[in-house]
Amino acid sequence: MAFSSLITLFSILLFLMGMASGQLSSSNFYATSCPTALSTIQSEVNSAVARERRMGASLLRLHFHDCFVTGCDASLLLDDDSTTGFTGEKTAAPNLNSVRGYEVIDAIKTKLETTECPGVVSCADILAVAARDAVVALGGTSWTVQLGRRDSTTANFALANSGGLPFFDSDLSTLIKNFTDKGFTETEFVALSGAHSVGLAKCLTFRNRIDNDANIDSTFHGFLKSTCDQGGDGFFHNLDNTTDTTFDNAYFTNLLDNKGLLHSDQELFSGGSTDAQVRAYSTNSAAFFSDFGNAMIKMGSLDVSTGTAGQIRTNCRKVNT
Ligand code: HEM
Ligand SMILES: *[C@@H]1O[C@H](CO)[C@@H](O)[C@H](O)[C@H]1NC(C)=O
Ligand SMILES: CC(=O)N[C@H]1CO[C@H](CO)[C@@H](O)[C@@H]1O
Repeated sequence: MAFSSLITLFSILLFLMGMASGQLSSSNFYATSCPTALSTIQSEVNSAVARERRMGASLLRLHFHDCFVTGCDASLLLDDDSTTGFTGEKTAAPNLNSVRGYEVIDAIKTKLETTECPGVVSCADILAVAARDAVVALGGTSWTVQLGRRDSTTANFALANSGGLPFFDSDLSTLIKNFTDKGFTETEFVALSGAHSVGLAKCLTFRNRIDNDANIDSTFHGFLKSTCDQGGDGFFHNLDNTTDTTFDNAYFTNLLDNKGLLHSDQELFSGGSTDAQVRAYSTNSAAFFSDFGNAMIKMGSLDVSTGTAGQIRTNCRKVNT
């Protein structure tokens, strides 16, 4: 047999194995079934970010909160349904009054369903592509999004509510464990944390840091304390105190200055095993960008369903009936 036929046979075998184990397909997945899918998602994300830069951060977080609870299956997008008694993940503690951007995903889905290719592009793939396009729109790095995710037919409130998503007051060892439990390396955990280069957090989430942490810059501390004492738990501050609407490595520089916003942020530079990597990223944005992109590809493949598993939802908020 010719060497090239062997290669072909081997590729087919790998492909079949991949299908069985829920392996994603290439970024060309919709090339014939919905050639405009990627450009439609990108232009909708660009307009949303042009209207409000924070939306870029919100879209990135949507994908993270989807993937960490039962995998990247758009389970996060399902609404509660009082008639059937169905409870989704949106009202779980880490998501309620916090996760946002659902309407942007709806707008993308509606456009694809009504004018381009009904029933073809999954909500889970839209989330993955939108997260990448959001980072690019905010001046960050790009990566190739693998496609072929299928949407879930259920959600897991209990998991989203406790244990599925990392907690802002956790210490370094817990955070590392939370990420290594999901198959990430410590290096990938630090890279992914750089997502806090953009977006906002409520005082509620860094109140304990204000009240109890010693490793906080004193001016920054005074500023946060007066801001939150006046504004209350629901008041916001930028996760990145330097360049909050640009995706860059300033998040890591802030940590060197004890200006991490969340307790969990500053834990990355608090005398532990991740200090060296934080220092390295603070002076080497290319290394951060490259590691971040690769870690996002890995995050985007967490527990995916492919092939004929699950479904392609028509409306991202509801299971098809
Ligand atoms: C390391 C563990 C993490 C913890 C404890 C954590 C916790 C938080 C908290 C408490 C907020 C603010 C929520 C609010 O006040 O409403 C937040 C915001 C955010 N998180 Fe994380 N997060 C973590 C990792 C990540 C990862 C891995 C990503 C993405 C890859 C991410 C992306 C974001 C973004 C972009 C925002 C801002 C969202 C917005 O402004 O709408 N986070 N995170
Ligand atoms: C993080 O680790 C702690 C301690 O092991 C655990 O209680 C919590 O459920 C974990 N959370 C996640 C998101 O894995
Ligand atoms: C962009 C931003 O959030 N800047 C704040 C950083 O923190 C100082 C206090 O240390 C504030 O004065 C800035 O407004």
